[in-house]
Amino acid sequence: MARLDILEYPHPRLRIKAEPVTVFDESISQLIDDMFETMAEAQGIGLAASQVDVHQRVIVMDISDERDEPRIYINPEIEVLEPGTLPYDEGCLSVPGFYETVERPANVIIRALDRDGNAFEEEAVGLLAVCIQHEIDHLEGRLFVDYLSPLKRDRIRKKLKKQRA
Ligand code: GNR
Ligand code: NI
Repeated sequence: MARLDILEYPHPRLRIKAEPVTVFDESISQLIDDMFETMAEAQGIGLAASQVDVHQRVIVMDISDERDEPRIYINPEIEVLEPGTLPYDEGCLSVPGFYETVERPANVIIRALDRDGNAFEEEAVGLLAVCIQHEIDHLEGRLFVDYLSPLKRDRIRKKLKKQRA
């Protein structure tokens, strides 16, 4: 297992669109294990491969309080079930220390592949619905700050730059 470096906003590689996984071999399995280790260390509830500079459509997640319910989504798709939205204070390991309210569809169906390439689907509400949409955005090269006003986004960018200097 290895802990991977997490790219931070406004790193240009966070904007790369990830490619679907086509081969389910030991290297994908290793990537998934490393992503779980990286997410746990950073105390995140989700991580997209894009954040660790691997541009394949792989997401790991654990939204449980006990951190004992690992979830894996490969080549995920969502279908919005209800018109309603859920405002949620989102954070991101690639935008460390900033939390802002984002509104997203509250109820979705997730269709994805597991670690072995087997298809599954599940219905998501609440934090699971929020998190899967946040992670799929990463795979598309989108970040939660893209939903904020240009002014707020620029403030965050400048503060992060200052913190790193
Ligand atoms: O750890 C995370 N917490 C979080 C809180 C609210 C909405 C989304 C998230 S995902 C984030 C980890 C992360 O950056 N995943 O891409
Ligand atoms: Ni994120």
